Amino acid sequence: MEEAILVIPREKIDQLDEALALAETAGYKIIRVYKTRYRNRLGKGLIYMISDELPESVTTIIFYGSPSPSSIFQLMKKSRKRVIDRVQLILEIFAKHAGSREAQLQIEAARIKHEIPIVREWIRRSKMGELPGFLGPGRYAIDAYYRHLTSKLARIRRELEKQRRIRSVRRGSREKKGFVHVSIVGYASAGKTSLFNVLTGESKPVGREYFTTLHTKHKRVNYNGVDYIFVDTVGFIRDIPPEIIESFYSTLEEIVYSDAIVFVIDSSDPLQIIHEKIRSGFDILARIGASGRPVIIALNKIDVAEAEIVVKVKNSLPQYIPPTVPEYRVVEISAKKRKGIDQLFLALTDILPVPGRDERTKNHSAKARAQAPER
Ligand SMILES: Nc1nc2c(ncn2[C@@H]2O[C@H](COP(=O)(O)OP(=O)(O)OP(=O)(O)O)[C@@H](O)[C@H]2O)c(=O)[nH]1
Ligand SMILES: [Mg+2]
Repeated sequence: MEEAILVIPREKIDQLDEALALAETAGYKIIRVYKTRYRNRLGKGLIYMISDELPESVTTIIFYGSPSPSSIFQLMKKSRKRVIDRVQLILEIFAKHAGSREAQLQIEAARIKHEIPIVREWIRRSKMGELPGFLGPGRYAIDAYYRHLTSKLARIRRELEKQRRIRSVRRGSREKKGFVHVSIVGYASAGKTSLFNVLTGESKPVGREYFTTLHTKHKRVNYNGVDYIFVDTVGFIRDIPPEIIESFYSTLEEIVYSDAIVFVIDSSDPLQIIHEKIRSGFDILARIGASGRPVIIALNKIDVAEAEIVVKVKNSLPQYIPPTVPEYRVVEISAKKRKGIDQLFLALTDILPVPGRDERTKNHSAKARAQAPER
């Protein structure tokens, strides 16, 4: 593991656990943590302090926020180390695990888009004769690097366009097979994999840390004569800048194929956080092109949730469901204790359209309901 230090803005201190978990997943061992007063820059004093105390063995400084290009530059110049921010950290994790060619390309595109303003700052500084020596032979190299980045981005965009066409052909053939695709989505550690395991009889790893699941997984199960494909997905995380959100969630491209979505909520979270996650969760679904699907809101961890909060969440739900969602149901479940799974299946058969047909499945779902065995 590479050694790194973490700089975290004071206002994000409640996300320290998340920061450490993400750093570890990306392959960094954090040997020191500094707090900074500002969200997007570092005071001079802190830059000097970090640089003076920096062990040789450290390769990277992670600024867990959105530092301006100029503060990245200053920190790099003084410390002579690689400096990355939160988005780059997350992209590094996803780059390691991107499954498809398309996902790899989208992540690469996001990295370049994110890097371009920083390289522009280098160019600006180099024109002022202010360039850290370790950045290579100097200004011309940076100009060349910049041109390399922009032409690479153009190449990736063309390739992505090609991949997109292939994908739409592939999707067409899948739809014909008549399986009911159900994606299980939600924030990190909501209990998606726990639910997936209960629904499919699998035993995929679950855990308290973030990104326990780094690949989408499918499993076919037949329930009541219906062939389902359940898809376990990678957890959403907070504060992803809108301009890279699409690329970032390319790892979630499977969701686009779904006939229905199970949105898993950790109902042991504080009310405000639950609301925030529901809202931004739907936002993410819309951005990856998966709105317009019927949704089950699965209020998970009901065994440890406060009853009062659950009631409040249920009452306020209508205002959080976007108008693009044709149909939704709410179920209270505990994936861990296997509670509410029956109700979840019932809700599912209730909202699903018949595969291959547009109309709703009133008869079909009534039949499924009547046949549903007690679990
Ligand atoms: N008390 C309680 N804990 C649960 C329940 N469901 C899941 N958990 C716990 O929540 C943690 C996260 O569960 P996972 O199933 O790994 O969550 P995930 O959403 O797949 O997480 P990522 O893959 O990291 O995004 C684990 O420690 C689970 O044991 C539940 O119903 N009740
Ligand atoms: Mg998981």
